[in-house]
Amino acid sequence: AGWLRHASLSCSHQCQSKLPANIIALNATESSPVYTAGIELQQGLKGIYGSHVDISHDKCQTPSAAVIVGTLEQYRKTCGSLKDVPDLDGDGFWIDTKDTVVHILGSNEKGALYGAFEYLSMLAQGNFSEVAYATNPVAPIRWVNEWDNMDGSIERGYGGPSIFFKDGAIVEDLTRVKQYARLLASIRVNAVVVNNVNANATLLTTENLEGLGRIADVFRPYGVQVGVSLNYASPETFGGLDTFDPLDASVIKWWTNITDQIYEHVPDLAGYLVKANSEGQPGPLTYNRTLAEGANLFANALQPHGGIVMFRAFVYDQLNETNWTADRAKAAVEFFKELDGKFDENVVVQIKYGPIDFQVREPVSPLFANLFNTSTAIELQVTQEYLGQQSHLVYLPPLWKTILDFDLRIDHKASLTRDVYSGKHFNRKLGGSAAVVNVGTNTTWLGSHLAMSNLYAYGRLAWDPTDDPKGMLQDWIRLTFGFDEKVLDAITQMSMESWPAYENYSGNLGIQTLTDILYTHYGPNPASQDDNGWGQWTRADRTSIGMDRTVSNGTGYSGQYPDEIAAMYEDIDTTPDNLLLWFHHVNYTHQLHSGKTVIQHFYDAHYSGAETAQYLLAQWQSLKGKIDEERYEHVVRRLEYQAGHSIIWRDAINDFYHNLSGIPDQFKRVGRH
Ligand code: GCW
Repeated sequence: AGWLRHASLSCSHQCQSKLPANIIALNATESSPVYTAGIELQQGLKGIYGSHVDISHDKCQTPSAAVIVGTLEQYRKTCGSLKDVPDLDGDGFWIDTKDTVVHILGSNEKGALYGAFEYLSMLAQGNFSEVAYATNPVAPIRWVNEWDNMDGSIERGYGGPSIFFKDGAIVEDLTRVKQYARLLASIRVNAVVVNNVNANATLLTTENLEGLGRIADVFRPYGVQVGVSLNYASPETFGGLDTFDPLDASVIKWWTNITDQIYEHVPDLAGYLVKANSEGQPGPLTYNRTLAEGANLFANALQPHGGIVMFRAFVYDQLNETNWTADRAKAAVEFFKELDGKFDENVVVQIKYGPIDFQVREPVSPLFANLFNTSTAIELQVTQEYLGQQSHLVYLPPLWKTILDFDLRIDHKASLTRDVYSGKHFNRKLGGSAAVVNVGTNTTWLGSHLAMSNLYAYGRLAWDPTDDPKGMLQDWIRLTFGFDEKVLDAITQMSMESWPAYENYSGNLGIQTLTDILYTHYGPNPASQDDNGWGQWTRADRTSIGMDRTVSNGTGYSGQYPDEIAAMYEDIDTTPDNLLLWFHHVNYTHQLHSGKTVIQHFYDAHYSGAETAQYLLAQWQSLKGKIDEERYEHVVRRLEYQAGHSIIWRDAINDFYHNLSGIPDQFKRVGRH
């Protein structure tokens, strides 16, 4: 159920008087989102008020209180005109609870369903205020990606095996898929890519395409379209051709044909997601074709069907650390800048928020400021790959906001990242967000109850990136745990402290998450960052640490930003402390703006982060008796573990740099064990 518990309210008179006696859903077709909205309203009202409310479809007058849900067009047809409805666009909706008849009208059916969920969310939070407003999404692309493999495992998934696949096929029982569809629709996510970007071509067998059709049938009534990841070499490895050259006529024909077949099973497929020439994945570069030619191959095949290609910018090569100017952070701009304007209209370049890889803190990817004639989407990660893998509480929106709200100063003009990928800044139709979620069959979905706030808030931010992290969190808490003030305060405080705490003990000052980067991406391993080709280097030695990414003396990465931002990062004095080691190589004794030395900051931050982790546990324990046993205990176990693991993090990192630098901790804590 996640946040869709619709738990019963001990209902006062005020609350009962608001109970609609009828639900009117203006579409009687069972697979339509408006029909679904009727059912959701019925079930939600039942949960919240404990009473049964009838649904009808074809009339619009009722003698008593009612809720009407449908599109504006359906409403005008059945009920006549309506005054005062402001402009709606995209999947937007209008909600008016001021009358005895509640109106929920979408610009399309999806919008109507979103409005129904909005109404239920208000009621479930005990909010009976009278409101009338319209809301529209900032961008049309509000997707989630699942890195599910055909065998049922999930790459970087921490909530158990796949809800979609098992043993090379699509599972028979899609009950969980339906539950997931509800969750996604309630946060206004409109598409889901169901298989791993490290894609397996066996998804394309006839049997599996039928299975994909079944999955799409389950998502459709919720307004969620299905998309698939493709393996670039499929024409050769799966289709039996002797090439996968994107300009080869037989390859073009093969993809056109496969695309047509997919659309036979999924007539409303959202499109393709493609990871090419990255981390061993095949791609067009093998044939000396550009990444744009590679993407346009799919764009052409999808175009007649209305589908889009999400083409990932996560392309980089292994590098040699002895080269002072080698820098993986530069890769995306190096690969994509020159291709600006060469992508077809239905291609969207999907860009991870930072230039490396979902680190605890990164500057915004400079690629957003280098594509003027290309649609883009931002890629976020709800699954906490480098951020504790759901064994640590890390509420992510504050991290995401450092990226979304960043002003790139393109052409010396205000250019917030969120306005770039939404399409607003460069006036592009397509754009938006994608989040890697990786839900599994675990009843908690993600492996931890508290981690679900990240999925909830992701959807809200995809709709409106100006939404407030704390406000979204508190809505989620009320929906998930009820509205006891103590519960609300404790979980709010814990969550808001969690990312700073994790940053403190896992990788502060912009050094990245000092985790094992070779295999697990879990637990402390600062030594694993360097002396390999992955390019997530710290360049730590006995006296100094950090990546010099300046133009004057380093890799030149800072020069990939527009002038004002480049100048800020080029100069050590104007680089914020929290990204110091991302941009500069300094002595451990270098003094921060805060007045501390780098090494003392490391020591202190790790102590303070681990201390907060102890406190997270204590705060949760103060809620015993206020939360059902099952969830209480599950979360206790997670937080106990985190409290212990944060100390392991603290000591491992502090000892490592203490041994390396030989510089004592001013407070004599480090190096005693
Ligand atoms: O960071 C890496 C992950 C890989 C992932 C890759 C990507 C799906 O460790 O597991 O592959 O990013 O985003 O493509």
